[in-house]
Amino acid sequence: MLEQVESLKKEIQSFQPVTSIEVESFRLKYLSRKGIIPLLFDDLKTLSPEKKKETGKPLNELKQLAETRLKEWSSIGEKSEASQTDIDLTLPPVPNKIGSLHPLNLTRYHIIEIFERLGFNVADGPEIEDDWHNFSALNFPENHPAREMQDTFFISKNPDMLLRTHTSNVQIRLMEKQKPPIRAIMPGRVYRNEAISARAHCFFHQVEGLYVDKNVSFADLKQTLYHFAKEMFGKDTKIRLRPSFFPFTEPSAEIDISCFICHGAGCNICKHTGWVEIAGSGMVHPNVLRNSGVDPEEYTGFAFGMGIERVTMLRYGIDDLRLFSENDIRFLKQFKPVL
Ligand code: 2NM
Repeated sequence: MLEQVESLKKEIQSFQPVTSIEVESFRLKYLSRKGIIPLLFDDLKTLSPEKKKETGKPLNELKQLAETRLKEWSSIGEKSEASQTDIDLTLPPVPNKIGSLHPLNLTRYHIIEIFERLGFNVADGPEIEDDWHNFSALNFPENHPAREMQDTFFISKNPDMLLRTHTSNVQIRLMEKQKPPIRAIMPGRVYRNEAISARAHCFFHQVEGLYVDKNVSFADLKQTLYHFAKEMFGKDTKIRLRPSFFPFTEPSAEIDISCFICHGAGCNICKHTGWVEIAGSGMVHPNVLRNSGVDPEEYTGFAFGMGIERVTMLRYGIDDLRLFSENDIRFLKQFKPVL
């Protein structure tokens, strides 16, 4: 046994590990519970007392030698792991998992880009709003159905407060604090008390726009939205205006674009009419200007509003509103990655 200890000592002294794997196999071979040295200690117990005395000391020294050497190698593999053989540099890299932009954000960014180039600023305001900024200032009569509980979420502690039903509240706040000229768009989330289905949700997103200055006319409205339609849906896009009604605009018009899917031939998107509704618009009602501290004798303005979900569904052929808020990764990852 003494000879064995002697030869192991030489073996251990001459061992020169290069990688952390070699260090670990050294530990397993000599020092682990089933390693050579612990097994020799087991053998030691079976020897006669004299032999025990003779072998015990060198064996202890051998164990200490092995432990000291192991400690010396503790940093092996830390510094230059990549250059060691325990990493296969020929393996293909694990691809980075990159998130993608939400389709509603892609549409919002594109809308903002188009209007910024026309000199519109981006404004925002509170989603929890008082009755004045959401309804009264916008010329909603006291008995308007939108003011009913079935249509609007009111804050139960304070019935004067509600979740805004459109982003027009921001336009009122903007006119209150800023003298015309005002040229701004307001993207944001709005809330309506509706049952959730493929076509309706209790919250959705809007972009509204406002342009107030001296001599702003309906022709400005029409050209601005025509320009937007061409930028958003392609340069051959035509627009059509249909008379409409909103409490906050007079006159009011619904804006349709020529169907960019079938170009008038007839398809499901345009329900075989060749036209797709895209926005509401109108000249800001004099009452609304007056309510916000703008003199309607001096200034006029146009405003418009469109649903970001609606534009996004048209752009990408999405047929169910609920997809936007379910956060199903299989849906989301189909859109442009964040780079
Ligand atoms: C729309 C349609 C038409 C609108 C009007 C105003 C304000 F505050 F200036 F009166 N803000 N937004 C407006 C006009 C919104 O959304 C379909």
